[in-house]
Amino acid sequence: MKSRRQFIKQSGLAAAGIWAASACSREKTLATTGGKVTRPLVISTWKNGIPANAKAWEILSTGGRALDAVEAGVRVVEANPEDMSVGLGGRPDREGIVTLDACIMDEKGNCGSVCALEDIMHPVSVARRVMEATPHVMLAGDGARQFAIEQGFETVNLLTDKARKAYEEWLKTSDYKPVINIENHDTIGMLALDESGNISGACTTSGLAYKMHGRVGDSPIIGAGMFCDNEVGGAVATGMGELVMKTLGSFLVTELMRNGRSPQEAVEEAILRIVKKVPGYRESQIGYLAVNKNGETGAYSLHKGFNYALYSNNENRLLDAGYYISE
Ligand code: SD4
Repeated sequence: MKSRRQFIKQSGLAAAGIWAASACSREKTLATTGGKVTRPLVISTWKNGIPANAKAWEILSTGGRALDAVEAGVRVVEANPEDMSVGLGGRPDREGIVTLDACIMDEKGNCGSVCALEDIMHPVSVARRVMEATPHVMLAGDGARQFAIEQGFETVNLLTDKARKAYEEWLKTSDYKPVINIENHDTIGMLALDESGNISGACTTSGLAYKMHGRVGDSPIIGAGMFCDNEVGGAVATGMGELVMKTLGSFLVTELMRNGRSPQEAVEEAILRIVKKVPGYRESQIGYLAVNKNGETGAYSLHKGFNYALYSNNENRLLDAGYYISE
């Protein structure tokens, strides 16, 4: 057993640097606190957040709504067949079936989600339709697929040749072992703060590669993979969903901010919660992003290697998150 001293907490320097460099015309003064507010702003997980943020920014920079921005942003990644953790081209489960999870939440606390959805390229838009056109929050599996078709979504074969070949290769050993930052990366979680000061979030994924058929992760669970509250801010998660679900991570981060933590303090505490509560956490990667109403952000992960895209002050940057486990 490793001593606690062997875990050296890395500071979120990248995140801190943003604030040092953030003086610009888009900053606005909060009348109530005298503090600076940076908005609009969009933040999202992993390197595919860069093109996703760019799409979201088209909406945000012209005064559009955060909800529209997060939906349009993550759709870019869902439609990209090269991204093997989201939407079209996502890696299948152990049966060779691609199943998708997604959720979305707006500034009024409305939310929608779908899980274990097959044959539909844009689960985030189906989730939005669940939010807007049903009295429910979540639809699963066949019911979600039926609903999507009724709503006019087209069915497509989500299993690309590339993903099928990777699956056939995997079948040779059928060894189910999550690989930190390799199997998991590319799920996209996104938070946006629009010019009016409203926050929305979205999260979309094909889940863990070669998962059991029917396995659902954190990404479509409101409060686990994503949560936002317009009084406070919001959070998104990526990585081994089971750890996030056991600690209801995104809700936890949001509540910590409500109780006065900065976004960076909140994401660090949520990672510490996993360390304290989930045995075997070292085998998995988890990354959290958070934003508060002032446009301050936080990013932190268990292991080195989690990066994220932040578009603010007219600049779209890929940044490294701080992390907990030093070796
Ligand atoms: C899941 N959290 O299904 C997702 C996977 C993920 O980066 O985020 N990968 O557990």
